[in-house]
Amino acid sequence: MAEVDEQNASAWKPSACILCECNCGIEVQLGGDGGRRLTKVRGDKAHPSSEGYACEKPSRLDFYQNDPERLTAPLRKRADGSFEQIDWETAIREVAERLCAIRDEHGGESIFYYGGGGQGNHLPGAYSLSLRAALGTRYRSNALAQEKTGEAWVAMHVLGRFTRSDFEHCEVGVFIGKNPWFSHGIPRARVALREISKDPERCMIVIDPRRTETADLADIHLQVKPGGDAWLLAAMFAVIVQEDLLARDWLAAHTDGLEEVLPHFEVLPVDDYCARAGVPEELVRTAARRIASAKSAAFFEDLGVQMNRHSTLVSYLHRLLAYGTGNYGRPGSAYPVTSLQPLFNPGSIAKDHRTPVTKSRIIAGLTPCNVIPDEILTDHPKRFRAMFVEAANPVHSLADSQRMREAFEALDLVVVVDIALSETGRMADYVLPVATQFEKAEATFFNFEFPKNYFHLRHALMDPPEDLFSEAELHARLTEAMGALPQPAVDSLRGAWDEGRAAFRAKFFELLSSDPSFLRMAPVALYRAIGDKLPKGTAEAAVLWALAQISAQSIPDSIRRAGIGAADGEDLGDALFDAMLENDRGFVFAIDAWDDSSSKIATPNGRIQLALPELFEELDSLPTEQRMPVDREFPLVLSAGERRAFTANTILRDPAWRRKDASGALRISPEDAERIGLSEGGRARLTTRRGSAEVVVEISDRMQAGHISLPNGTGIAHSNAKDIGGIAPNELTSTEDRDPIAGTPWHKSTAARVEAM
Ligand SMILES: Nc1nc2c(c(=O)[nH]1)N[C@H]1C(S)=C(S)[C@@H](COP(=O)(O)OP(=O)(O)OC[C@H]3O[C@@H](n4cnc5c(=O)[nH]c(N)nc54)[C@H](O)[C@@H]3O)O[C@H]1N2
Ligand SMILES: Nc1nc2c(c(=O)[nH]1)N[C@H]1C(S)=C(S)[C@@H](COP(=O)(O)OP(=O)(O)OC[C@H]3O[C@@H](n4cnc5c(=O)[nH]c(N)nc54)[C@H](O)[C@@H]3O)O[C@H]1N2
Ligand code: SF4
Ligand SMILES: [Mo]
Repeated sequence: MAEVDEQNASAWKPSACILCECNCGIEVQLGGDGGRRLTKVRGDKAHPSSEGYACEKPSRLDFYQNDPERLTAPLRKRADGSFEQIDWETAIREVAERLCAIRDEHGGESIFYYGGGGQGNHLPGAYSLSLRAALGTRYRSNALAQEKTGEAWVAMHVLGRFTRSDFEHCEVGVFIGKNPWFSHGIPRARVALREISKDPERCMIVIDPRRTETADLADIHLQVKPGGDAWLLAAMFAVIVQEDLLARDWLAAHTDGLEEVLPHFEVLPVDDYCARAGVPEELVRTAARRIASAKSAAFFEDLGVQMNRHSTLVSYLHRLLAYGTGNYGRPGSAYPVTSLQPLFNPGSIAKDHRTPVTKSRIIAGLTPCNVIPDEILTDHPKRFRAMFVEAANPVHSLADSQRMREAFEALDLVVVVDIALSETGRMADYVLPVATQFEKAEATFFNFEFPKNYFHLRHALMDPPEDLFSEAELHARLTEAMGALPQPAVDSLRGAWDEGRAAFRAKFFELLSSDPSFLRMAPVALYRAIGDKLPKGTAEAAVLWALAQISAQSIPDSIRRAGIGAADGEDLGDALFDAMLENDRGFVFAIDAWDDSSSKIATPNGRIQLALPELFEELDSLPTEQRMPVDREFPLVLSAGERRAFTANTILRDPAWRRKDASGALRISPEDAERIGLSEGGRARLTTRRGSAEVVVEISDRMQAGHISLPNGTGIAHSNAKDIGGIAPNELTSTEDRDPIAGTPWHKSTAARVEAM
């Protein structure tokens, strides 16, 4: 018996890495006390997308699972600001009562929901739908509204949906403010990068002010001045227009609006724009010509431009470059993503939905993160009065932590659901601890591949410690305590499940047709009805049953092509749900065809809309604008939040996990270091308009003069944090530095100064 247990303990168990959106399949060996330690981790060869690939980070996942500061009981704040532990019954009752009291007095729209998932866990967001329905909330946000909403807004206008690009087959790969060597974001990133790099027929173009590790592999590195991308990309598209390199036939067949766009580029002074961007004109022309002459080009824009000046305009210019050269819908170019659960809801663009106080544009249902404090710190009757935060750390991750703390303090109630006492948790009235991502079933909807797309439901590797449970259970208990969970519906579904799937489906759709609002209570109702009837370690998959049914209706052909639901008379939704449960190493849930791409353009007339007049004014104002406003007091450009080998947002809190760069050093060019009088490993004072911090200096010839850079996810409170464990970057950023359209932050170009100490 003991032998069997030992064998079992050392067996490799499948799971996924939770540290970036790739969610590479991993295999884990459990050991230590009670088999609760992740003693060995390796890439899972059987994972259909990552195929055994893993970077250096997941070997450190035990720092996540076994952080000594993990929370084990609910916390309630005392009047003096300290926390006391309370039992679950009290916690659920008080949180439910206080949320309902705010709803009844000020309306559900005064309760703001933030988060719902991070890099590895999107099921809490799915279950929160029921809690939000019970409370009647209207406003919510998450990290996407501080990076991707500008791009989403452009994508929805131009193509009606979000696209990604095929870097596996592209002839030319273009990375704009993206360093996949460290940040990944495409499957098996380092393999894919090396393949482009070593093939003389292919070409990699990197647009980044730093000579990144990705730039080392590039054929063309456009080493733009920080914040200069709008001028650079406008110049690149102008070269294509002026040198007559447009894909004219393809444009005529698939797009509208070219004639509205062209006048903005026909006489654009390419030389002047290149000078402003700080890139040699000949190199810009070479890059533009290379893209235009390629059979296919893939583009990836990320935080270097999305958290920067003119970010929405840059997202648009990126599309003009891609589509202007015909790079949509053919292998190696951009493709429409078939999602189980789209990250961005296309319908939301059509309505001009605004926030209650600042009237900021809500894109894809998400309130811009930078305006959240302004929606709270006011006496406006429609201000947010309470916040429910789940699986996110906005006090650390959003612009201007000081102001964020002030806003949290002004709220009547803050509830935080987390595994640890985060910076946000410290501001809460109640902190509700949950099972880790290895103690429950989890999954993400970061499924972006094409033509085969993947989904991976990870099973729990172990039970949670006594007294802890998942968000699914938490939302069920909260909605029950509010009297919002329809118990008769749950009972009837439970009974129907035992009769078989056909009876269950019939019951579910009967409930739905007699009360359409049941759909929003369905997540917790399904969890209560069937969670404990699903295979061990998959209870949280219950909500996926509904998602599988919806997908079977919205993307049946894609699912069938993946070989799901082939058996006679089998219900496609149930077949998909079973495939989710059975394939604990991930599986192909959809197969699409490049040839169908044009039919998937989701604009009203089914054609790509090249003209986006709302951006023309900003585009045309570039000639008279300063790249960075001159400021003698703050002469340097700080990129606050660079991805490095050992950074992972704030998912891992114990700084001991970082094998390198323990101090989260400020990177600075040799020229600037010499001028200021800084030495390698020495201390310096870094100051922005918003704050000041002591930093450790790393002199790096990868940095250009005038540009300095701090990592993201550092400066976390932890008992293992000694001396300088890095700076929390948002102590230095401000909420006003934001994009005029999407409200996304300008973290990558924060005006700063550095002084020797
Ligand atoms: N190791 C690690 N990987 C991660 C994460 C992590 O925390 N750590 N986080 C994940 C998440 S949440 C995300 S969103 C992605 C983000 O992935 P990336 O966007 O690739 O990450 P960053 O390093 O923040 O920024 C990318 C590049 O932008 C450059 N940059 C700075 N200023 C400018 C500029 O003005 N113009 C241009 N063109 N570039 C500029 C920086 O030099 C940097 O190399 O990474 C994911 N992967
Ligand atoms: N200045 C600056 N700021 C940035 C960035 C930058 O580059 N510069 N990058 C931004 C980007 S791109 C992103 S995506 C955000 C990320 O910022 P956030 O979206 O706030 O996410 P994380 O930092 O990953 O915080 C995740 C939280 O979830 C908790 N957690 C872990 N597992 C579980 C679980 O199973 N359940 C629950 N309930 N909680 C869990 C962790 O303890 C942690 O507190 O940061 C952003 N902030
Ligand atoms: S690429 Fe991302 S998901 Fe894959 S192992 Fe590295 S951090 Fe984890
Ligand atoms: Mo992100």
